[in-house]
Amino acid sequence: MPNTGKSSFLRAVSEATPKIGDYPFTTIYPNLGVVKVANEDSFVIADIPGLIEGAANGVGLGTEFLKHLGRTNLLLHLVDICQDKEDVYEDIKKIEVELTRYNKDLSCKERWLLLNKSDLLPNELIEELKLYLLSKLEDRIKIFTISALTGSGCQELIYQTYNWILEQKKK
Ligand SMILES: Nc1nc2c(ncn2[C@@H]2O[C@H](COP(=O)(O)OP(=O)(O)OP(=O)(O)O)[C@@H](O)[C@H]2O)c(=O)[nH]1
Ligand SMILES: [Mg+2]
Repeated sequence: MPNTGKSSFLRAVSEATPKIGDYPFTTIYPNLGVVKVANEDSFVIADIPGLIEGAANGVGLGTEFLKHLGRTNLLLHLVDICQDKEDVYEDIKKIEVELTRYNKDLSCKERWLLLNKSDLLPNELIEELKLYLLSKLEDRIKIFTISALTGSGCQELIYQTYNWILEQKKK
């Protein structure tokens, strides 16, 4: 979704300096960043422009953006939590629908939900939202709470991502 903090997240975890804006569609081309982890290891993260309803049919250059997702190993799906919990859920479902419509393989890819903008919501409400989402989402998806603005939760997420990449390499 546009304006959820994807470029802010890329800035928080890498040395990339993508444009950030308080309006949708700030990013119109993917941005890449190198995330440095322990032992001088690193991995690449891509900030893909926001998708909207109808993306799989080309709305808002959707197919252009969706095609980049096919080249990734893990999808980090950023969600703006500063809205009613029903709307957060709807936003998540909208993206799931577009992924499935575009390509079944994409919808089967490992995807983690990043509840972003945690600095704007009290912890109790975030916990409530998490439980609500877990009860609504069938497949017990992995959920992280982060703030791309303050960096809260970002380092932990990066370690988990790195570990996941290492696990995949072993397979
Ligand atoms: N308070 C707060 N604001 C945030 C956070 N992350 C992003 N923002 C703000 O949200 C707005 C959108 O941020 P971007 O990083 O440009 O969002 P984006 O998802 O890349 O947006 P598009 O490129 O338009 O799809 C900006 O005003 C950011 O400062 C966060 O964790 N907390
Ligand atoms: Mg952006």
